[in-house]
Amino acid sequence: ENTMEKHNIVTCTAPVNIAVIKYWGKRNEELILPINSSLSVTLHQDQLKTTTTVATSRSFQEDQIWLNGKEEDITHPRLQSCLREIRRLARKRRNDGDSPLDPSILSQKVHICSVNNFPTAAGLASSAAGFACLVYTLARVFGIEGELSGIARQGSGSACRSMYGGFVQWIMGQKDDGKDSLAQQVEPETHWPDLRILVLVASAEKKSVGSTSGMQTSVQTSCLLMHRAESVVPGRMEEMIEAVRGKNFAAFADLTMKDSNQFHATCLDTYPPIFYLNSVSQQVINLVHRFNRHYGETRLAYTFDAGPNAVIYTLQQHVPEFVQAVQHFFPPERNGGQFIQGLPVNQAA
Ligand code: 2P0
Repeated sequence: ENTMEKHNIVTCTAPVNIAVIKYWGKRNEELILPINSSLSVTLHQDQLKTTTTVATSRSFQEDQIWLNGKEEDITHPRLQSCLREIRRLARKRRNDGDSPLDPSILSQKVHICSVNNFPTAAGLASSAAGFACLVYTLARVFGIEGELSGIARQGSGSACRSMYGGFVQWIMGQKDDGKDSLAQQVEPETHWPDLRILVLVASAEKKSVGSTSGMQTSVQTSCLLMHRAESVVPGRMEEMIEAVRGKNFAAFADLTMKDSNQFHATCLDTYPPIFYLNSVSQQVINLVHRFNRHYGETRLAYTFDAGPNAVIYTLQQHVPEFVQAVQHFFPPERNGGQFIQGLPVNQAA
């Protein structure tokens, strides 16, 4: 299909990822270089995802982008970083003489359409799936292969982890130019077929403090954050990788909960403090610990990002009991707006 008329429209999808060792804080704002490594699980392709279509044409007058049907500002610096880096790689490939594409595509403008199949405002990692999908789709249009997580990272830090399926680490790297700050697959999506993710939506409202500005304030004001980045996360990354490799759910779950709690503790240690959890989040935390205590083993883990919605990790065989417990403690009559979604992850093909 590498003829010039056919090859200039591509549609791809990218799923959301949910971190179990959290990214919070940058050492370089422009390149999006983090102060600690992180680790996440990428959801299945047909769950929470972004779908992006990119077209190029000689008749397009300028680059343009539409998000969920509404035109957005293409001059946004992070969008520009991604477009610039992709075009730079495409030009390099053409100059090296190994591009299969019509070279005139490099002088054409792009039109980008991106839609999420989940509420963008609910704070469910929309920028991660969004920028991962944008970069991957642009790369296909411009005939680029290979390592792309370094470009997705420049759109949104967490986006670099959605470039791979399964269990993914974002290695913080040491270099000032960011060339070694990349995502890497730890285990593929087939590794742990029984693992499940459930999303409990406590509020679909837009979050109070955005991640980008929240982590800036944390870096400037929280000494707990620096302690975490330097003295806690490096050891946790090793333990988490070992728990994932050995499919040790109790170890995986305990680390996940502790890391979520420490992330929210650094938010509280930020000055002025940032509150992402609400009273429903706290009730979910208590429910999970009571549930685990009742069964005498760790069967559930909660984790919370920059908002009050709980993400629960569990194994397939425990989903029915957990859903029952949620329905018992959060009856629909009492909590009108809430709903619960069960999401299989890492489904074996
Ligand atoms: C994470 N979060 O590891 C952490 C946990 C939120 C809490 O990555 O400024 O949207 O675009 O790099 O990636 C959210 O941060 O921030 C995030 P930018 P991003 O998933």
